[in-house]
Amino acid sequence: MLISASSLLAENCQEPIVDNFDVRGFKDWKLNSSGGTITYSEGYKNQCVLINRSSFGGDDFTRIEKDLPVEAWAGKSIMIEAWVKAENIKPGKKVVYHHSGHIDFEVFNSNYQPYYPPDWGRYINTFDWKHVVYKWSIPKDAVRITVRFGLQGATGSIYFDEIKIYKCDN
Ligand SMILES: [Ca+2]
Repeated sequence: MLISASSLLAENCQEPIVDNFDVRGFKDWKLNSSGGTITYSEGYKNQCVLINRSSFGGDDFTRIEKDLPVEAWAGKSIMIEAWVKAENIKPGKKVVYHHSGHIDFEVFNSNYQPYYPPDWGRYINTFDWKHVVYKWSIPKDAVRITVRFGLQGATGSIYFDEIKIYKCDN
C-alpha cells in the first residue's frame, strides 16, 4: 500500500538499508539489463541513478536489483521509501504487466512460483522528483526476495535517489 511519509515513525521498522548513490554508487546493487543504460545523474540530493531505454521488445527490462537475505525477511513486511523522477516513459503493452517504470519486489516461494506486490509502483509519462513510500508483506515461504527499481517493457528515463529499505514486524 502507498502510505504517507508522516506515518513512518509509527511503523514498527528497523533502521533502513540506505542508498543515496553518492558514496557507494552501484556497488551494492546487481545491474540487470537486457539493453538500455544505467548511469549516474543529478539527483534529488547530489547524484542519483538514471535508467534509460530507447527501445524494447516485449518484456525487456533495465533495472537495479538487491537480493535480501531470506532468513531475516521472510514473513516480515518491507517498506520502501525513495525519490523518483520520470521523463517521457512510454509503456509498451499493458502497464499491469510491469510495462512502465517500476519499484517492486519479486519473491519466489517454495514451489518457485513468483509473487509480486499487487500495488507495485508504476511510473509513466513525465514528472519531477516525488517522494514515494510503499509497504508490502513478504510471504513466509519465500525462498528468494529481490527488490527492483527500473524500466520494463517501456522506453524513457527514470531516476531514483535516496532509497531506504526497511524491515518491519507488521
Ligand atoms: Ca543522492
